[in-house]
Amino acid sequence: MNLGRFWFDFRTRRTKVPHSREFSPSAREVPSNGNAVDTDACLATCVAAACGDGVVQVGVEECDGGMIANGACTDCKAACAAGFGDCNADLGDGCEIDTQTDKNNCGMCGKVCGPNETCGAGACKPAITEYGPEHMFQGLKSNHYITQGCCSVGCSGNAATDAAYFCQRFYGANCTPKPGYVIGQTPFPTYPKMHKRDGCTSNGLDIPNTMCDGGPCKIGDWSENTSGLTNLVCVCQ
Ligand SMILES: [Ca+2]
Ligand SMILES: [Ca+2]
Repeated sequence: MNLGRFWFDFRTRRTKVPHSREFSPSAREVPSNGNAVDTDACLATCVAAACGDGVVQVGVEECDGGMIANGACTDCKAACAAGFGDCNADLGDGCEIDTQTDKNNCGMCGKVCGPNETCGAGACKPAITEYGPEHMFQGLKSNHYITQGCCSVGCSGNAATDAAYFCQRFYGANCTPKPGYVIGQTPFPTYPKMHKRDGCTSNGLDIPNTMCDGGPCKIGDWSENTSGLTNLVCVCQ
């Protein structure tokens, strides 16, 4: 005779509690209050925590369903999409950092680029710097790069080729000229002028840490009016 939670045994004429396995209600029969606290009305054992129950089991699951911004929750493990990071260890705002461009988390959380660097494609690199149109070398300021005759590259007088040569040789291989340079004359004979060394003149001072034709590039204020590029701006990155 089944009286619900108790059994009446006719042979012993006594009421007994059924075997604990038979008595234990299944998880489906007991409502959960959605937490894992043993001390409230619903013991943690009322419902076995599981991946898929929509509740994040602390210390076991990173997530359980739901959306993760710039990421995904799979098998209760969180993963950020490529190029993003959960750098504040808070999935509430998902993978909040674009590690491709964030200079404090460049390529990965916590990787800080230097003060003169930017973050691009997940790597730190020197910040873009512009030089010109006034160029200062050896204490002389000039806005004139001689390109007349064989002071031009290959003696060809091609402004674009000359401008590219100037930026690479005076500032570095990662430097390119900005559009806007024009051919002009020195404003007066002793105006400082720059040149690629050799080809047209040996006048002027060597510029340290530069390499033009056969040696350092040069700048000088000897007395001569020349033709060359002005308004020359180099963009370096
Ligand atoms: Ca869960
Ligand atoms: Ca986050």
